[in-house]
Amino acid sequence: RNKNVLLTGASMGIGEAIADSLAKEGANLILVSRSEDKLSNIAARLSKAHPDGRCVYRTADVSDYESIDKVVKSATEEIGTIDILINNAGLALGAPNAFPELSIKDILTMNNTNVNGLMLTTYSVLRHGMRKRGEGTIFNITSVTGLEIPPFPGEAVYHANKACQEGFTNALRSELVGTNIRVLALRPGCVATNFHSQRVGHDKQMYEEFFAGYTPLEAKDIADAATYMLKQPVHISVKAMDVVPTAQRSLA
Ligand code: NJP
Repeated sequence: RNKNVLLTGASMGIGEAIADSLAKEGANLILVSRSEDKLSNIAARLSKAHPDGRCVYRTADVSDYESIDKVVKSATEEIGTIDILINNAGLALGAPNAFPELSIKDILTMNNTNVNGLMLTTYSVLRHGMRKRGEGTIFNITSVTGLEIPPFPGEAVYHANKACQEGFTNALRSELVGTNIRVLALRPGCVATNFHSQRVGHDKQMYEEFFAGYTPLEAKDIADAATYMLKQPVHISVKAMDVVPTAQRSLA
């Protein structure tokens, strides 16, 4: 309640569901993504439904340090030091093309968003008050693909990005030992969001094969797990959680 939460990738999917859930808990939200229209609609809806917490939005591309640092600075001035950073912005591009058929543009966009975006946003939030205060939460939406899943065709870069996010999460947690800054990871399996249509483009067959034989999670399922982890008292770290569809073939 009344925690200041900066949430990236808040314009749809898992991010929007986390915004819904945390608004219900009375958080003050700063919603961030590149899509002004979507963010403005979500912020208006949440401000009306939950007037006890504040909800503002800022547009930024997380891979652009100047843009994200400006957002963190202005949000901190307006609302106060960030208590919780949720690094959720992310994307996969180019499937089912195998690695050498991917475009350089797609490779760089994935690396810049998934890896640099997460690190740069974290850097900015730590420097704008959280590190000095020695208390807060860095919450990373990583993926089960970062740990255990062999890459699907065209997913080598995305999977490597997620493995990198996992490595960074663990290393940062070690660096911050001795403070009350928690560094947590939530690893989703397959969740029914726009992510997949973007990932496989118009390859209907791959899309159908990927979803065959199991029911994917809803974004709300991930938001419920995130809310559970975040609601623990700050001296308790639920360090990581895997939330996957029970019957997802690729996770067997
Ligand atoms: O995806 P989607 P999800 N700067 O496409 C934003 C991980 N995950 O909710 O900028 C700032 O509905 C984009 O906003 P916009 C996945 O890797 C998912 O499923 O307005 N924001 C939108 O709000 C990712 O880390 C599954 O276009 C940027 C959001 O990111 C997270 O879950 C499985 C941005 C993406 O919304 C959320 O994905 C898994 C940028 N440069 C992990 N680029 C799954 N869905 O199955 C994108 O294991 N965004």
